[in-house]
Formats: sequence, structure tokens, C-alpha cells
Amino acid sequence: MGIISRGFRGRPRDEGVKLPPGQYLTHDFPVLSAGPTPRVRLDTWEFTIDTETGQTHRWTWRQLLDLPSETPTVDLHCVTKWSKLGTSWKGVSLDVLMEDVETTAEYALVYSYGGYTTNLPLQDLLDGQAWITYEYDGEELAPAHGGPARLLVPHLYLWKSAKWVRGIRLLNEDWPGFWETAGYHNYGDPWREQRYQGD
Ligand SMILES: Nc1nc2c(c(=O)[nH]1)N[C@H]1C(S)=C(S)[C@@H](COP(=O)(O)O)O[C@H]1N2
Ligand SMILES: [Mo]
Repeated sequence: MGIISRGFRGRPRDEGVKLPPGQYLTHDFPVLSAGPTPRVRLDTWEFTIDTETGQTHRWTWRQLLDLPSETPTVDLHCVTKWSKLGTSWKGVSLDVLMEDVETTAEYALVYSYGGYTTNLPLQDLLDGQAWITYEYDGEELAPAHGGPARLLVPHLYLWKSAKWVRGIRLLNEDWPGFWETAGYHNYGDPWREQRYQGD
């Protein structure tokens, strides 16, 4: 008999865990990207929030790191049906980034280095629901998982958590992003199994 492999039968905490409909548990961290991993230099990196009135708020890498951070531990649910529980991150809450942003916009279009986009209601980025993260599991966020920084919005399917995030455009109308244009659900609530348009 060898060492019992952790994860084979599931850790004790997996027992009785309630997952969103149609999801299964995974313990590894799959990488899903629609294209190559962009190389993003920290000295030119910036994160911007553009409002519907044309105001631009901008943070350099240094400025992002100097903001008060949080260390959320959250469950991830991918539309391809894996869920990973209890992941730990470090990042800046969107509530902090939105503090000085004046807006009455209802929608947000998140865009990434490399061209990826995804949309969600602005409300879903606020009230402790979303972060610009730069550490995963105590280490700097790996490029494959979105480093140097990615949006984390764990209450929606993971395609909304844009990797290599570059900015957010606040809009009066809803502009569908990359997967939303390709037939994925516009909102993507895993607990309501909103995988595709019409779900
Ligand atoms: N910029 C960018 N962000 C992205 C994607 C992508 O292709 N490009 N894929 C999305 C999808 S479909 C998923 S499931 C998750 C996967 O995150 P992971 O590779 O860290 O598991 O990232 C999301 N964010
Ligand atoms: Mo995905």
C-alpha cells in the first residue's frame, strides 16, 4: 500500500458539499484561455476605469499594490463544469477602486491585455463581490491564470473573471463580451445554471 493520494477520494471537507447544479469538484486548477497568454510588463501595466461621461481613472502597478488589499477565500465555478472550492487570493476590492469614480452607469465591460472582454452589471462588481487580484495561494499570480492581475468575481461563472485585466468601461447600455457574443449566457449565475443564452 502506498500513500493514499489526497484528492482521490476527496478531502473530508468535500463530503456533503453543495455544488451548483451540474458541477463536479476538482482539486487541480485547470487553465482555460481563448488565446495565447499575453506578456504584460509591470513598468507599463495600467488598470483603468472609464466612465460613461468620458472620465478616466488610472492606476499603475505600484499604485495598485499600494491600495488596501483583501484576501478573499472563494469557490470557483467554471461553465465547463468543474468547481474548485476554497481558493485564496489577494487583491484590491472593486469597492476601493470605485471610491472616487462618479457614475450612474449600470453596466460594465471588462477588457484584458490580449483583447478578451466580458460584461456584467456594475452592481455585481460592488459590495465585496469582486477584486482585482494579483496573488493566488500566497504566490504572485501565474501568467497562465491571469497574472500579473485578473478580475475575480466568483459568484458568476469563471469566464467573467477576466485574466490579464486591463480596465473596465462603465456603460449606460449592456455591451456583450467575448463569450457572451458567442452564445454564452449574458449573466452567468452558476446557481441558476445560466450557461448559455436561453438557460
Ligand atoms: N483574458 C481572458 N480571461 C479569461 C479567459 C480568456 O480566455 N482570456 N477565459 C475565461 C474562462 S472561459 C475561464 S473558465 C477562466 C479560466 O481561468 P483559469 O485559466 O485561471 O482556470 O478564465 C476566464 N478569463
Ligand atoms: Mo470557461
